[in-house]
Amino acid sequence: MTIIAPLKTKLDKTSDISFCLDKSLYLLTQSRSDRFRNCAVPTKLSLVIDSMASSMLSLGSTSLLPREINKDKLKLGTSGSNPFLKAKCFSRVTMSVAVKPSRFEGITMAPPDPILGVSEAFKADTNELKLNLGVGAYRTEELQPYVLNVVKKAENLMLERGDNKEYLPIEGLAAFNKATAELLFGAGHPVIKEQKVATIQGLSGTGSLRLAAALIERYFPGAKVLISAPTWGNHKNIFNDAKVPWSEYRYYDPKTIGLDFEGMIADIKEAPEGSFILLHGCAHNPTGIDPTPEQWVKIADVIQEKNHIPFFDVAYQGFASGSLDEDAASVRLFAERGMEFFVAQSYSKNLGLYAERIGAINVVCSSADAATRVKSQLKRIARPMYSNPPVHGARIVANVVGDAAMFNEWKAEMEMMAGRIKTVRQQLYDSLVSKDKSGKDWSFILKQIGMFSFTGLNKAQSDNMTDKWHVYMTKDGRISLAGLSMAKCEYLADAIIDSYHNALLYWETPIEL
Ligand code: KET
Repeated sequence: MTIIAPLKTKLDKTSDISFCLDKSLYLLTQSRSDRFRNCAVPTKLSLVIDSMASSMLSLGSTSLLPREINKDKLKLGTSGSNPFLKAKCFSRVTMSVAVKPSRFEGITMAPPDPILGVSEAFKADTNELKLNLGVGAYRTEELQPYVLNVVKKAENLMLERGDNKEYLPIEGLAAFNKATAELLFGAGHPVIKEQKVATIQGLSGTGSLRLAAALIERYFPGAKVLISAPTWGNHKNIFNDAKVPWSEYRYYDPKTIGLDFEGMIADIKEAPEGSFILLHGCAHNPTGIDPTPEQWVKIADVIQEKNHIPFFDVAYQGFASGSLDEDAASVRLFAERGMEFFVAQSYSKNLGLYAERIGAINVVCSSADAATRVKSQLKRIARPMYSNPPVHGARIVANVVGDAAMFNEWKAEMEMMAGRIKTVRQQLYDSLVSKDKSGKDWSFILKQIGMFSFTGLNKAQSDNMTDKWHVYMTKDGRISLAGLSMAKCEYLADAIIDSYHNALLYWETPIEL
C-alpha cells in the first residue's frame, strides 16, 4: 500500500505545506526563495514530489523538517494502483506528494540498554582518560580483555581432535550438562546420583533464565516471582517478556549500605504460598552484598515454611571467593534439604566466555521421574526458540572440567582474576581514604564482594562521573572493579570524591536499572 498525502498549499512569502502521514501530520515551512528540487526528508518518510507540481511551484531546494503537528490542515489519502492522488487546488497551485512510509512507523526508538549501552557510549568517547566500569567484564591490568590460557588450551584440543560442527541435541552437549551440574552440586551429590536434576544447556545465564521463566509461565500460571530490590536490571525484562508477574523483596538498605535481612525475610514470608524466590547464588549484582551462611539457613527455613520455590541465578561461581565450591554453598544448602528448585548458570565471567553464550538451567526435582518430564518440557520450549544451542563454549567447559590438569589450571586463573579485583578494591579504598578529607566512611567498598562496587552515587553524581571524568558506569551507581587497574585507582578516587561532594544532589537514592 502506498500512502499518499495530498498537498494543499497557498503560496505566500512563507508557505506552509502540510501533509499527513499515517495519522502523523507535519507542518512544513518553506521559504519562497529556495528552490524545491529535492526533498531531504527525515528518515521516517519517503516523500516523492510530483515533478509537474514542483516545477510549477518553482520553489527552491530544501530540507523538509517536521515542525509541528497540525491536524486541521490535511487529511490522509491512500491509493490503490495510482501512487499520486489528485489534490485539490487552492488559488494558484496544485501539487501532489506521494508518501511511501515505512510499515514500521509505529515502532518508536528503544532506549539504550542501561548496562550494554554504557559500552557503546564508552566506545564513542575519544578522551584518552576514559574508563569503562559499566559492564561486568574482566580486564587485565592493561585494561585489555582477557582470554584464559586454559580456554586457549581447550580450543587447541578441539582443533587437534578435528571436532565437527554437527547440530547438538536440543538439550545441548551431554558432557557439558554432566560437568555443569557436577560443578554446581559437587560430583557425587545425591541429587545427581539419583538423577533428580533436569539440566539443559542454555544461551548463557540470560538464555537459561529465560527458559525457566517460560516454564514457569506455562506450568505455574499466575505464580509470582519475587526479585531482590535492587537486582540485575535484566531480570525484570526477562520476566516481563515471559509474561511472568514479579514483585520485589527488600534487600539493600542504603542507611547501613548492607543487607536489609529483616525486610527480606518479612517480604518472603508475606509472598503468596508457592511463589518463586529469585536469589543470587553469590556475589549479588549490583550490591556486592551476600547473606552470611547463618542468614542463608534462615532464608531456606522461611522459603521451606511457605512452600516457595527457590530460583537461583549463579552468574559468578568462583568470582566471589575465588573458590568454586565456596561460591556454590548457598545452592548446596538448598539441595541438602531435599527442596525442589531452579538454578541458572553462566560461564561468561568465570571462564571469560562472554560471547560464547554458554550456561545451563538446572531444575532439581524430588524424583528422577519428575526430572525426566521437566527436561522434556524444557526441550520443548527451547526447540521453537532457537532449536539447539551452540557447541563451541559447551566443548570448552566440558574439556576444562573433564580434565584434571586443565581444571586445576582454571581454578588458578580464576583465583588470579578474583585476586586482582580484590587488590584494586583495596587500592581504591586506600586512595579514597587518603584523598577525601571529609571524614566519610568508605569502608563499605571493602565489605562488598565480587566484580562490582555499589558506590551509592545517585544519578546526578553518576552523570558527573561520565560527563566530567569520562568514567563510564551504570546509573544506579554501580562500578565494575573488574574493569579497573591499579594505575587508574587514584584517578577513579578523584572522580568519585568530586562527584560525591560536588555534583548536584538529587533527592533520590540510587536509581534502579
Ligand atoms: N545474572 C546476573 C546476576 C548477571 O549479572 C548477568 C550478567 C547474567 C545473569 C547474565 O550473563 P550472561 O552473559 O547472559 O551469562 N551481567 C553483566 C552483563 C549483562 O548485563 O549482560 C552485567 O551486569 O554487567
